[in-house]
Amino acid sequence: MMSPDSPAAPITSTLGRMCAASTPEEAMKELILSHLVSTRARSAATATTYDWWIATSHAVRDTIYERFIATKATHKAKNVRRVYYLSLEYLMGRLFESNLLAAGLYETARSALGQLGVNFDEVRETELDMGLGNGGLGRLAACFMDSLSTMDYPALGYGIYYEFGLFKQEFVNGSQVEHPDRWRIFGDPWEVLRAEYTQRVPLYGRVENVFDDRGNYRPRWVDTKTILGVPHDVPVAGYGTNTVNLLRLWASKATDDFDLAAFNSGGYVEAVRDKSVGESISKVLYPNDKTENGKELRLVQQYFFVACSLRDIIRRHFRKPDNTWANFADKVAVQLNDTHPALAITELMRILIDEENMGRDATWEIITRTFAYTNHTLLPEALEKWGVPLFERVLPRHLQIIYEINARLMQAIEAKWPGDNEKKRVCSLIEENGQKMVRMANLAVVGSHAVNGVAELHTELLKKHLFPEFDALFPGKFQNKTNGITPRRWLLQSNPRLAALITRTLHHHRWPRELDELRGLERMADDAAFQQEFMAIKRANKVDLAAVVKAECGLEVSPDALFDVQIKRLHEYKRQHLNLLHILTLYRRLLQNPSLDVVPRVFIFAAKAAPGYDLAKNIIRAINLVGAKINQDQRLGGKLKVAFLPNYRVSLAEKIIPAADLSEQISTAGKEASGTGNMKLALNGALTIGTLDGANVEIKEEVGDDNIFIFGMTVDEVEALRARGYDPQAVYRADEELKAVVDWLGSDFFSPGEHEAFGATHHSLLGGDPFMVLADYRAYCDCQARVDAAYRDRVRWARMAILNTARVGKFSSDRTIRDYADQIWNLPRVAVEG
Ligand code: B1N
Repeated sequence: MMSPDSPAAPITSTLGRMCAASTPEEAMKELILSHLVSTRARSAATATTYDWWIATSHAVRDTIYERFIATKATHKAKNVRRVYYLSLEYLMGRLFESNLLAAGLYETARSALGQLGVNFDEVRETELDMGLGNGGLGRLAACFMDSLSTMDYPALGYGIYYEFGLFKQEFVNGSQVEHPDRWRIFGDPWEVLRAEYTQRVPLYGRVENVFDDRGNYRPRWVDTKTILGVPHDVPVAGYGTNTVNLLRLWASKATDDFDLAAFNSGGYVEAVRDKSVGESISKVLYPNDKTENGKELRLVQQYFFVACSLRDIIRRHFRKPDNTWANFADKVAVQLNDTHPALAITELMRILIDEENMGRDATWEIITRTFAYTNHTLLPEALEKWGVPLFERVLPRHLQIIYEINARLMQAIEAKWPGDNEKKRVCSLIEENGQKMVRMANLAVVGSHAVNGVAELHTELLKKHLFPEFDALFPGKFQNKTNGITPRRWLLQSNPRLAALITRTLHHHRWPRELDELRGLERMADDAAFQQEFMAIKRANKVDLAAVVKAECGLEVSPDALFDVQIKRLHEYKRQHLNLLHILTLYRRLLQNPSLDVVPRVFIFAAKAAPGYDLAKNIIRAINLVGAKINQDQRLGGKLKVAFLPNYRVSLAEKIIPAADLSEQISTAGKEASGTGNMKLALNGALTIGTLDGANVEIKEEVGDDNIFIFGMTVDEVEALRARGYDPQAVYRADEELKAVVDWLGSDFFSPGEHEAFGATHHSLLGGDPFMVLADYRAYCDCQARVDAAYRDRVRWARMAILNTARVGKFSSDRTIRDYADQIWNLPRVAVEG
């Protein structure tokens, strides 16, 4: 069997040279020990786990940096076309293990540390997650960076260097409590500060009209405040290749010339204190997943990010003497990760018109050839809008540019639909009902040459419901790019047991780079010995997770129970409360009949709620308190357990996913754009119980109807019920069991002495039930009974689980990125020689 180290490119580094004199382990030991001295001022005798983590990271970093230098030289020599991925979020997780794997040094480092008497797993657990994102959107950006490097695409990811990532979560009496996430407290061994590429960003001020030397009337943005953007580079190494691309994150700093008046009048301390305004821009990630709040700081963050990134892109382009504006769009493709960076469209227009004196048509041509936009949600509350007065105060010149773009758009609509004011109203970049608002999605659609949804169903709904007029106005602009996940992190790294079995069975190690190769496992689905191995691995992973549950929740769970997993942001549309109603149903049935033969289950949840999202927090509390009651109820004989693991994050997902039997993907049809946890769980042999929503539809197509549990209303049925008029109370009254569990939830049984503890959840269900939980309840419970039956048949379950792993190769982010590169970016791959 080949080790995970073998497919990597040859080691050309310091380590490689040292290897000539000894074995790789010996060379690695020397390198780690030398970094222990040079970076931590420690000897092996005094080093803490944390010192070992830093020193080992630096040892690996050496080879990655050398590959980066080679990548950069190749890209520069070839004046390559490159994609710039603009995202306000990157959920990178830990980098230690993934970089070891990408460098081909995983086994080497593991045994080197072992020989030094250091526990590798403890070192790995020392690293804090780089949690600069909320959920799926941010993790997608991280998977994309991995695939871009692994497939040799020239790419640069831009983002914000938040000082505080997504908050840490703790439960106090079942309620979520947030704490700041100081992810850099121990330093970040991967990053390089590039202070020499600091950018100056203007903000606020006003627009002045001046005549230039040719007597032309020109607007100028003046009296602005200036803040600085300082780039921090994190290398992203491809797996099994030499390409290393960069993630470049901007930290905001105040300029030294801030408030000179106060400074000169002796107010030195006051002047320095005022600088904290400039520093605060990149302080903290907004913790809202899909709830927009129109806050000034968020708009300032977005513009700061976009202004730094565009200036950097332009600087890099013109570094090459033969590059001009005429070939800008030949060399630069910019992908907008949702509308959060859509101000880039107006900023590039401002630069071209105001600073480069370019004509309108030439400007618009460059813009629409450069930008493409990914939409990630149809939920109306997530569609970004900025009040015109706020926008004008922060970005006065950009507002004028938006009006200009809008005038051009209105002409195009008039040409296509003469006299149709309704079309103009819905397409306008400015919403006029009530307070005037800038519609960022409309701006992103108009300024891009391609707009994509993130799953087939989502893209269809995007065209049909959100942008039908734009789809007619710009035929072919809307495309689908179904999301994907990197198999390196989500199988090779997180599930080493299963990865080794796959490599052994397929007799090769190509699958982490060519996930369709997993189809080769299909022929083993009915092989008794293979089934046993596959299920033994699942059980071993469950034993490991049981230890985490014990440590985090103080709860004993049996690895022989069915591990039923719902892990994702807490949101009403994701319907964790539907899962809760099912738990209550089983609990009630067992109390009524203690000898009832149910499959023992451990319900595992992990989810953060946005700090201001009261209903989501109430659902967390309900699950925790119902769980506490169930977990201590001796009458159940341990048949049901509920574990809500606190502080969901990438590194925790890596522990839960390999141990899952059942994957809960139960959003109301039409609401989850894609989902990516669904893909990670299926890849690791969990069976999906889900609605026909997002990428579940495509997972079903791949694994086959017999290997997935689909229930509930379809999008058409949801729409029809909504049109007919949905009455949750009628559903509640008609189903005795449903009525009983909803009443139970509304009682104070689970919160003794506290009245209406779950009032928010209870009222949401009975007073409107916007996500039709009650309408899908019976179908869900029936489907869960089918799950039970399948789980009892161990051979059948093993076959289904194996076929899930074997058939989800489509959901590699390598496939997704190849589709973006071919169909949106027109981006060639560039091999980097070692
Ligand atoms: O993006 C993921 C999808 O797989 C999920 O289905 C989708 O819900 C998620 C505003 C968002 N959509 N919109 C957001 C995040 C932060 C924010 O401030 C919106 N996240 C998604 C990847 O495509």
